[in-house]
Amino acid sequence: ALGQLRSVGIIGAPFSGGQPKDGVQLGPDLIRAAGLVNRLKEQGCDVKDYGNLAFESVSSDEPVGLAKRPRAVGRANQQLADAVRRIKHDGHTCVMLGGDHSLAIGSIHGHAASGSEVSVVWVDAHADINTPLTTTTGNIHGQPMSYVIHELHNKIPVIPNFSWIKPCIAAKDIVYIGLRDVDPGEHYILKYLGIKTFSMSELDRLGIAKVMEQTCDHIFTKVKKPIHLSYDIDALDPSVAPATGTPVVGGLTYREGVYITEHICQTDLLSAVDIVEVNPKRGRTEDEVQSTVNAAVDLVLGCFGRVREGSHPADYKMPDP
Ligand code: EXY
Ligand code: MN
Ligand code: MN
Ligand code: MN
Repeated sequence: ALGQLRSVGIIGAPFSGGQPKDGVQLGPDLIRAAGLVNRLKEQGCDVKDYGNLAFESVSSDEPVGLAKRPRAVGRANQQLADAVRRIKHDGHTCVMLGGDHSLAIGSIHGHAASGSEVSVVWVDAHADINTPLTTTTGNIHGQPMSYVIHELHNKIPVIPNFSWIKPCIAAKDIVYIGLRDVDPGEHYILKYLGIKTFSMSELDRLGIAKVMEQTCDHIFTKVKKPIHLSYDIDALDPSVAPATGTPVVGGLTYREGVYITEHICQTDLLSAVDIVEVNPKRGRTEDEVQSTVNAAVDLVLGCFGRVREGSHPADYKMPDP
């Protein structure tokens, strides 16, 4: 894994408007403060940190239908989409540090706009596929997938600052892993579109190794498209990653969570990664915050060649006595 140099472009998106809880905008700087850039370099990556996006506040942002803060979400995602497109154009694998999961709209859109079609591996306790009409909370972080899937285009109403979004993902090019809190409308959509899902029940039955084999079998039929890995930290069990806005019991172990990144890394098709929903203000202790942030860092490291067996540089010199 240390042999091939991987080129990583990091973009921070300190945005929280897709949900109501303060703190998730602190994610990017916290993940950096845990040493992300240096640790990527130590494992042989070429890293460029593009810094954080600056989001202007939107003064009047009344709900449209049920969707809350639509103008801010639409605008922030447009900025993010431009940044991701630039990072992909510069030749990097893009790492987007959130922020809440509404940011997947811009991240996926910018990724898809940079070249060929992409496939999406969505690791999350939640499906985040509500439309603005099926949502019961109005929070757009529970909706991002609905805006980018071709097959849902005619179910999406007109929303201010969303008109730039063009659907760019096919339902057959999506795999979900870790689901355990899915709304009725979302469950209907997943079944209706025939989207491949590995809920925690399937993971219990198959084990993580078979889940990842079948994930790759599914997205690699016909052409091998670049992979967009959208990783919500709440996919992990709250005992591992408690500092997040919508924790759900019964999640991935640390080992299962890292295994997903190791397996995706080995495909050599990883093209963009989102790490979202780390919220230090939701940790009850400093240990809870650190455990969550460390897990986030380890997931990124796993995406870029870190293996648990250890590794050594190709030119390692054995010391002679
Ligand atoms: N399904 C619920 C909703 O639509 O509000 C909960 C969504 C939580 C989304 C978190 C980020 O993954
Ligand atoms: Mn570079
Ligand atoms: Mn999510
Ligand atoms: Mn989630």
